[in-house]
Amino acid sequence: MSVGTEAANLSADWAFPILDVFKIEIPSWGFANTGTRFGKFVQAAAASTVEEKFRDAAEVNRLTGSTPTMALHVLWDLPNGLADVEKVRGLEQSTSIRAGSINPNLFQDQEYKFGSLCNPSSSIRAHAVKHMIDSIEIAAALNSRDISLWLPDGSNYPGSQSIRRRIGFLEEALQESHSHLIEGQRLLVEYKPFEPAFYHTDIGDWGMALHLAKAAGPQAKVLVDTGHHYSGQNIEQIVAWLLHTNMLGGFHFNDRRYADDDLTLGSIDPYQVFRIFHEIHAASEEGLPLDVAFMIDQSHNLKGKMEAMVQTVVAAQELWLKAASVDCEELAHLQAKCELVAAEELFRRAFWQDVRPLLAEWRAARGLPADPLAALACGGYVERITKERSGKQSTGGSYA
Ligand code: LRH
Ligand code: MN
Repeated sequence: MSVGTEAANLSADWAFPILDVFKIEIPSWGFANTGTRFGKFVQAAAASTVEEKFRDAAEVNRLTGSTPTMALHVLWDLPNGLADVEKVRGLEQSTSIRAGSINPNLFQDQEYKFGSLCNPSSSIRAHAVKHMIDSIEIAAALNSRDISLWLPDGSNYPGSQSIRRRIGFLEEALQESHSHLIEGQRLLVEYKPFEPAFYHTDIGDWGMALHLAKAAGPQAKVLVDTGHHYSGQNIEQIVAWLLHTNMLGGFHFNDRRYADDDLTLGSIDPYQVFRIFHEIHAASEEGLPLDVAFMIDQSHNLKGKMEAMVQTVVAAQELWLKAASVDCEELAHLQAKCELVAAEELFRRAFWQDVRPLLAEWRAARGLPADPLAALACGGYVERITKERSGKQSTGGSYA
């Protein structure tokens, strides 16, 4: 939305409609005890059941107004598959939080040691494809649109696997999975350059994911996890390419200093998120067809889970509004005339302005606490769940 001279024009009439439609999905696993390969620091308030995760998500949405859906990981949240759908439906009713993207788990089973959809063994690939189809059916039963696929598949030593043969296995498996999608569903293909594999990863970058999504079928798109890039990579350029090719399906937002650190959004490089959000706003201003799911994918190993999640949503709201205030028309004009400094200054000014007072005004107008994090701190929710859940936490395992 063109606003001319930014700050002065950041009116409620301009900001409120933008904030009213801004939605970001939270990950169920963000509320659970998670760790690293060096261990897990257990938090008494952490959620360990899908009920508790839905309740925590409802509290985040009550405080922020921007998180009506929660992403689910199949084996973590629906361990009995389709048999757990009714329970999840009941939780949707009782918490007004809807099940969001459905994430298959193709990284826990022992038999996936040498891969899941890319495994040289056809029977193991068939088992993995079965889990994909189960995940698609669960999504259909929950009216969830997106099946969000991440694969750890890869190898650790040169010569130990055929990179090219595994591409064939993957194309086949994704085409088979795509053929089970119902109308309106999407298969989001997430790429990651390394970890847990440290020599090659089968879906290692955006180009591979784009090819595989196109080869799978028209309902497949690419998912950009901001933590899944080499440190020198220009993520907003990748986003521009995926927008240009109409292959951008969604994001997993988090932040990082080094690798896939899964830190809270905007905690290390808020300007990175601002630059990504700008690409989305600019594309929408130019009328590009946009259907981009915003999701958070973080593991809160040290911060309180609720605090970290509320902090993340607030940071996302702030950066989305800042980016929306860039006068794209004026910027395009300056870019066309190569007025580099004027263009950069217009861009930077939008990033540096303080939108928090306007956000507080919007929250007050929508019956939300002006400062969600402060409201969480004094609302007693964390104390309540700490009491209810203490003693239930296990130290075993590193994830969820
Ligand atoms: C892999 C990943 C993927 C999820 C997992 C929780 O690193 O980003 O999106 O399945 O984190
Ligand atoms: Mn992710």
